[in-house]
Amino acid sequence: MSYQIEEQKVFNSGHSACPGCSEALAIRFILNTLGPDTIAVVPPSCIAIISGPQPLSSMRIPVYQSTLESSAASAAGIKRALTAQGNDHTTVVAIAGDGGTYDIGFQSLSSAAERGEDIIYICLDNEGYMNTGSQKSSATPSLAYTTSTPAGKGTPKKNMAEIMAAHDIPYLATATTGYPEDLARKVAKAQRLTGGLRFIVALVPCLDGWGIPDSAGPKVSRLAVESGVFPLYEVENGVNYTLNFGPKDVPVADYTALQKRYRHLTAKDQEFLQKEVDGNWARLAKKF
Ligand SMILES: Cc1ncc(C[n+]2csc(CCOP(=O)(O)OP(=O)(O)O)c2C)c(N)n1
Ligand code: SF4
Ligand SMILES: [Mg+2]
Repeated sequence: MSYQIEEQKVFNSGHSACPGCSEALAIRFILNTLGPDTIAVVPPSCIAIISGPQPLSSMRIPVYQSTLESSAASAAGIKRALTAQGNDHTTVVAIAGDGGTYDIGFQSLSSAAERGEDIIYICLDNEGYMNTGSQKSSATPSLAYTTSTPAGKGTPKKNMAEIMAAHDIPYLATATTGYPEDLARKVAKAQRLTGGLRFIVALVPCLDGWGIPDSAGPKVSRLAVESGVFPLYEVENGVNYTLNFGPKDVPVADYTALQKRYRHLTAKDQEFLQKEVDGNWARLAKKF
């Protein structure tokens, strides 16, 4: 199903993202989909830099900058306060990075999911702590260079989508900026659904951290899907899986070749990564 993104002028140009940043692109798609009756919670991250320091903001909606640990709890508190005031129309969304989701904010996210808080939580996953100089997070994939894994990361990426599926939340989806209509449709669906926390993890290539040209974000994002590195799917109530875009027989080497964070890979490393991706896909494919 195609989905139109309408420009609602809730995200201003002139913000401070690196030109070509996919995280900024994702924010634009997300806010234009959610619309002006939205409150955002943003923890420390490039997202917070893009959003801007008080009293300036590129987001033309109320934004609360939380601590890195507490974005889900902050969003839940804001939603509960709105409900206590009789406001049942304003959407509350937490938009956090992978460091703020997979690692530092995880306990707050997990407990908000378990409590069934009526919020949307969107993780913009650029696979590292990019705002502080590209350190590794538990979202960094195997063998990728970061400034804290100079020889390549020795452990695989944490499977956040499956961890959230195990919380039996009403809705979770994977998305990426190379498929904007799919991303927007999933944000709209998360806004429509109720009955608990709705979670989206969106892969957003980072120019600096991944070592890609300014114009390459969407292409790299599409290759992540086509190579099976990051399949796009949805899960309702922890059990109903739907595949949106899966692998298209593109070798993982075509995806890694565009990124300087993988330039140290040997042929044996490439083989290892291909096997890892194939194994992950075989495990996931059984669920559709
Ligand atoms: C508890 C805590 N530890 C460390 C920091 C420093 N810090 C600020 S932003 C940031 C990086 C966050 O990375 P991520 O969530 O992946 O967002 P990105 O910058 O990649 O968009 C870190 C480590 C902090 N603010 N709070
Ligand atoms: S460092 Fe990466 S995520 Fe941060 S603004 Fe630049 S391109 Fe975007
Ligand atoms: Mg990050």
